[in-house]
Amino acid sequence: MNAFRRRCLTRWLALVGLCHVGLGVLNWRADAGAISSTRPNILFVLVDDQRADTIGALGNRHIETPTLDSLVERGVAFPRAYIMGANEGAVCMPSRCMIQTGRSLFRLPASTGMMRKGLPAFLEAMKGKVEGRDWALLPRVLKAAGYETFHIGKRGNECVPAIEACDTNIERDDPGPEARARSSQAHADAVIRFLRDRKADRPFFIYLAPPVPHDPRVAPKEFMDRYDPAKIPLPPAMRPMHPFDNGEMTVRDEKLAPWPRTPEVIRRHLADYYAAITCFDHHLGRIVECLRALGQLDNTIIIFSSDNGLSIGDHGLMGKQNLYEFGGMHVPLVIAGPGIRRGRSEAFVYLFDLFPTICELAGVPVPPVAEGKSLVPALRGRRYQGHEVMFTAYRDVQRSVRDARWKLICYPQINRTQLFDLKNDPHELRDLAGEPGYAGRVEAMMKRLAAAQREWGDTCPLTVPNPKPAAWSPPPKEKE
Ligand SMILES: [Ca+2]
Repeated sequence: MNAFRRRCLTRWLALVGLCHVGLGVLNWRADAGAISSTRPNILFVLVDDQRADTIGALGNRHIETPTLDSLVERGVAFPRAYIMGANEGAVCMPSRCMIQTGRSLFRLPASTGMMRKGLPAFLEAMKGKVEGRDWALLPRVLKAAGYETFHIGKRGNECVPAIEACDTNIERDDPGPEARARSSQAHADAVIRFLRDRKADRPFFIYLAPPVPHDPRVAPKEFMDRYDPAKIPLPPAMRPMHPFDNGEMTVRDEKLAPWPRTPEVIRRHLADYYAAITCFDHHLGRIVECLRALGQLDNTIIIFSSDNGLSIGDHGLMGKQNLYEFGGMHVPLVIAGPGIRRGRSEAFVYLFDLFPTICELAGVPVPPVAEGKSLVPALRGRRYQGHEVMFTAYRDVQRSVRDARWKLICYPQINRTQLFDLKNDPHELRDLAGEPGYAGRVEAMMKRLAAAQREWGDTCPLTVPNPKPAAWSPPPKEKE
């Protein structure tokens, strides 16, 4: 090889080397970009006691929810989202534990009493693996994947180990009417402060869990003034009394209004409830604007839901300790953000499906212990079936199963069954169980209920040998 050729070869090798270095840098940059684009920010908003039918854009013409409406416009709404149920009157507690652990009701990793104790007790109790797997808590999984985790909300009736596992955990207790009225604003202020002050060198997971619109339902005057009780129509299923003893007639929520329930009282409750929802919606809007101003909105997935529903007069009930469609277990669910199409999914989903959903959106492997079905196909506009039927449970006193048309509710302690045709009777006004021609349908639905119990590990009998009397009358008025 002559000197000229050797020089050319050397230059060529040097050039190739440089290219490799250059490409290497480019590759590294592309990888870094890919990491940030596959790990979006996540804002998970879980409100307290908000019914499924309280979003303007989803059909409620009497409530103002402009921020939630814009999420519905941008994202996917799930009008058939539920929690599986509760084994105690404080429905929030098992609901939040199912979300944070990805476990169904009868397979929660510990008694809810233990989940109240906090992270160290949880970790200690969880040392024994179950089914050969480690238990998981959503913030711990995301934190391990590089997320900065932030919680603000209540501590009472919350999955305490999960909130304690967050990098920042702000537990608020807003006692008294004035602090209560400012609660939504205070929660939003803290989130906005966090967003503005953080270094933004890693994605964030915010768990925003304000104690609204849970009672006492108060909001600043400007929001209360927007709802005139006299103009709020009575819900179609509003009744003065529940027709029989459902096994939980005098729990605290039921005592929020006297018996018999009157139109005036229910309208007042609804006005306060709507005002609290509109107030929080306003402050959620401030958080969305902050994300936009920081240039983060396009890389933030927003999930909005509620830990349970509420009755507010439907069927003569006030609380969430029942299985009617607009009672305790049916919740709103909207998800919007990058890569999420606009639309609606009629699939049956449980809120513990959010665990694998959030993992998949974050590009994090789903811990095998999580039971839910990721909603991501529905979010991407792909075919998604969800759960075949929706099974819900409340203590050992109520069980229910529904499909796209039929719903059966069973009250084992009084051997009573209700059957509703939800397609023609969405508010469950006409119980078909005792009507001629429906015995076969009741029997078929009872079989589906028993099958769902087997699938989810529920051993509650559906009938008892010595049923209690079904008749019920309200307790005497307590002396003031
Ligand atoms: Ca709740």
